[in-house]
Amino acid sequence: CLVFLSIGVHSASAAPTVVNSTILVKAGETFDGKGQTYVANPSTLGDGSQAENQKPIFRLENNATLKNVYIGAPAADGVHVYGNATISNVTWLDVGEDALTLKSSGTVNITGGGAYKAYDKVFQMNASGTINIKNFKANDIGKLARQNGGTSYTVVFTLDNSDISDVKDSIFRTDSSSSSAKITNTRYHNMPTLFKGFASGKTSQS
Ligand code: ADA
Ligand code: CA
Ligand code: CA
Ligand code: CA
Repeated sequence: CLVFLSIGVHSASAAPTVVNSTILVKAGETFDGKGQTYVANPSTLGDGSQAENQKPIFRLENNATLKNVYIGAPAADGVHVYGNATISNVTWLDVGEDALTLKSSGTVNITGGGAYKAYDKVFQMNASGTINIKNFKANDIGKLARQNGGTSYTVVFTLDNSDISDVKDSIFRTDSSSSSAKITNTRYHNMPTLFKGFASGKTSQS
């Protein structure tokens, strides 16, 4: 008779880590999830619905890095970024209220990973800055990135070498005449339009 033992450290599909209070990644530091899946405790962070004012699972201070993380459901308000950040191989399996918010000005470089099942927005820009999205996949989303509605500061959006599909609204949306967006080398299908709200000459696609 053979007995198979399941030993946690060798498990290919560990149970998600339930996050009860926001994980802080301090200025200049790196949080490496090593492929682990994180979910919100819905009673402390939020249920991942479209209700505003949910808390993030991760809060990144200036120049922090978040990498090799899966965010499962419920995802609450995802990731909040204060200043510059590097987001590498982070996959939102089922985006909550939104996936990532820029809360104070900076440049966010998102490379690899993906975002799925976003009822509305994936990336939310609530401060001026730049969001560079590269080698990314998104499917079943409302918008890939949105500058906070009614704001006039400048956001630079770029998307490169990515695969975006089943979009309800647009890839990039702004209400600011000074914001700009550039899409390069990207496959997209099933979406009404790439850009919404940009002034003429402020978008390009190649
Ligand atoms: C909506 C809302 C904003 C802000 C934003 C967010 O756009 O109108 O006030 O809460 O969502 O950051 O999720
Ligand atoms: Ca919102
Ligand atoms: Ca969702
Ligand atoms: Ca939000």
